[in-house]
Amino acid sequence: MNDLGRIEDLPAEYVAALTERNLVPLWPSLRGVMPANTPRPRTVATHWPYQGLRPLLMEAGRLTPIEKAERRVLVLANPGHGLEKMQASSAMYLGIQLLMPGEWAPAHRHTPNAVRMIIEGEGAFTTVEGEKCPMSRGDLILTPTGLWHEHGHDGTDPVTWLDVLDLPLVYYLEASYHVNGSAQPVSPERGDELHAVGGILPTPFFQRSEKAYPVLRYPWASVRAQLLHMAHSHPYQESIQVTYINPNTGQDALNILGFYALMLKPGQRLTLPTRSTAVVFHLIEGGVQVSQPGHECRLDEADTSCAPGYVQVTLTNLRQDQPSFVFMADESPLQKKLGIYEVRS
Ligand code: 1HN
Repeated sequence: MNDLGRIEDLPAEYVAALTERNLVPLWPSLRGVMPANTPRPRTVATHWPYQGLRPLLMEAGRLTPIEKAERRVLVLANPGHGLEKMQASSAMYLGIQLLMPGEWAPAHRHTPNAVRMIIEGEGAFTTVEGEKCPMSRGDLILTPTGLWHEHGHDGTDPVTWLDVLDLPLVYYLEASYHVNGSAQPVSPERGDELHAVGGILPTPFFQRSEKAYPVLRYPWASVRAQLLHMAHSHPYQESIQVTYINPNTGQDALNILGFYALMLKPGQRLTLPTRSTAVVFHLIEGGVQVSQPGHECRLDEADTSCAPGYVQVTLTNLRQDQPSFVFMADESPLQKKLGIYEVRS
């Protein structure tokens, strides 16, 4: 690979003449924007242990009333991007949100897509476009782009969840904004009930949903049971994983980010394919070692970590007698649409 000319190699008057006309020579920066063979992600492997952040989140509950926060969230920021950027990877934002009993996080809608993975507490709910979605540990709730959503809490203990948004990408596209609304009337229709059984769809003359996002809530009890069935019926299948999809299209549940649940059998060590997308790991149940070049971490329940794209990640179930369950998010729907998705192993 030949060395390209540097900016210092050019006469200062020439560079000044370019600058004055809003012009830049490409060659000094060409290798930077397009390195040889593999990108150099800013995203660095990062681990956010839940037990370390939980007391600080509860303190936020005491320090800042919900009215002053709208959404009371501690953002899981990737130091490789700079904490102030509030991004976990190039396209993914992560935060842990707290709602105290009786609190209400008012209705709004926005261009970024969001999902919530419920961590702890009972009695809270998210209402999305009039559909009231109960929140229980491990449930995945979608708030796709443009849909009204608000959170309420009728229970007695704090409720927390992991928010995953494509905010960094939508912000980068200069397309991020929100609209405030008022409390939504709740309709009795529940997409998760209409689509409770895989392989069948409500038929059009009956009540086939014309909604773009017919399922907004994926109950953990069903996903967990499905993973256990898969492990039982396919004992030689190495990776026991499901993708959260939109049942009307069979495609990913949201347009930009992908969501998955993975079961690791007792003691299982699983090397994931090396792919072009960053990945977020969040432990729903068990104990898992996450190994990647130069970084090891142990995920305990409700811990979150991330890996940049183009690195090999190995997950090891630290429990010898029980499965562990990992929720994952990545940028593959976006990368596939753009034609830049790669698997390298
Ligand atoms: C948002 O609307 C929520 O609705 C959570 O709970 C986190 C982070 C950035 C922008 C909007 C929510 C968010 C957010």
